[in-house]
Amino acid sequence: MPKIVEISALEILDSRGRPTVKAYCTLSNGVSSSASVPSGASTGRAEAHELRDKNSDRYGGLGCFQAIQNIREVIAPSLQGRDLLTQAEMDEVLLALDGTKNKSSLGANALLAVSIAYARTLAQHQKIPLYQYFANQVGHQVERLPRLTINLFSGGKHAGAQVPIQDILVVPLSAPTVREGLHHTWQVYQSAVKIAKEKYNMRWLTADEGGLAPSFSSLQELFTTTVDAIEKSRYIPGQDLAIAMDVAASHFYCENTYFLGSESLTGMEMSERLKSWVDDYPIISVEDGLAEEDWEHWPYLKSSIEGKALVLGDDLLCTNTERIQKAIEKNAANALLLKVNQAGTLTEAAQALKLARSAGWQVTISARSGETEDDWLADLAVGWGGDQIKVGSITQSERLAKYNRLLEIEANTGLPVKEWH
Ligand code: 2PG
Ligand code: MG
Repeated sequence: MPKIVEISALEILDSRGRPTVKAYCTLSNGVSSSASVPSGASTGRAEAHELRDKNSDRYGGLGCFQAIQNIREVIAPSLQGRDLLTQAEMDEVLLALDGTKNKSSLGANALLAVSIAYARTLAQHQKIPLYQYFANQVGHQVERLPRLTINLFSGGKHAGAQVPIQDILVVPLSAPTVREGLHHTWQVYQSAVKIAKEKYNMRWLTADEGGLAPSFSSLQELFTTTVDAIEKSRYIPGQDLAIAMDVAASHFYCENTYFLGSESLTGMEMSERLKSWVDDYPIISVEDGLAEEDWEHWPYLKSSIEGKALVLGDDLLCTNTERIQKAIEKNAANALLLKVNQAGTLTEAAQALKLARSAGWQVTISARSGETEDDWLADLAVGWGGDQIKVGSITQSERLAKYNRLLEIEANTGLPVKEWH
């Protein structure tokens, strides 16, 4: 039986050029692997704590030396020389070493990097693909691949807030495979590039996740342009490709008011507005339609749009079992956006997944706006049976690393993509 002989870490840079954490794990039989962690820009308040150095002389305070040091000097010494642990045991050790509820002592970025590096090392040791390791972790039988939800236009915190809504994504519904879904989306993306140039005189510049960010004069224009791009690619909106949106409403909400462009809306009015968009456009998923603390209006929003669109909680839930439980009890959502770095370890994120599933919810497994070239998210989305995967646009290598890994898994398994119900 091999032992854990080395845990180490390195500060690397993410897709925004900001520091992040990469961890390495080596076993006594020579098996060795690594993983790096992403970072959000539009973060929920209940997310696990991402430890930053706060030294303004380095990367404006965003350095990760302290998190790296925590891996090298606190985590590594307590793991090196130990027999192999299960994933749950490993994450338990990490949580005990940190000792806080929100991982503010060692940093969720330190914990998660080690948690995933260890998962990858064990998968390699067991000679199984990483998605199978993740599937075994949660007892999931892998029979289908997740549906793609691909970023087309961005606003909000991902694109300098030229429109308040953060992300408009397309969902290639009629494509039975990842390969075809990517191609359909590429065609729509090219149509959108053309429209952005002709109508908005926009050079081909992209937002944080690779989407386009023309200066739409209204939100209505954002939706009609999306529909236009689908039609210009000779696809039927709502049938071939539908729309998913991340409103990220927490970020334009203050004192019970939604500041939607030039308008100030109450929670009720915002819910009505979302309902009218779902009625008017082929929208099948609404993420964070309301603010993370506006618990009062979420049940109303849910009852207004369910059946037509998913009521998906990101900032609302923060991949946190307590918040998911509250949302189940309040009947506030019916889908979880799962981001493992909101939780801090794989085991806690798996508990969030289980809880959401127990309530009959759908799950979208999501990347962050700040990503690295690491591709473990694709394996996670497949292994944990995600209904959707959300990775960003089909530009930029940190996004394509995940799509390319999905293509590889598809080629190796021949599994079909989940159908939309
Ligand atoms: C989101 C994510 C991904 P961020 O809000 O869903 O798009 O963004 O990583 O900035 O939180
Ligand atoms: Mg979101």
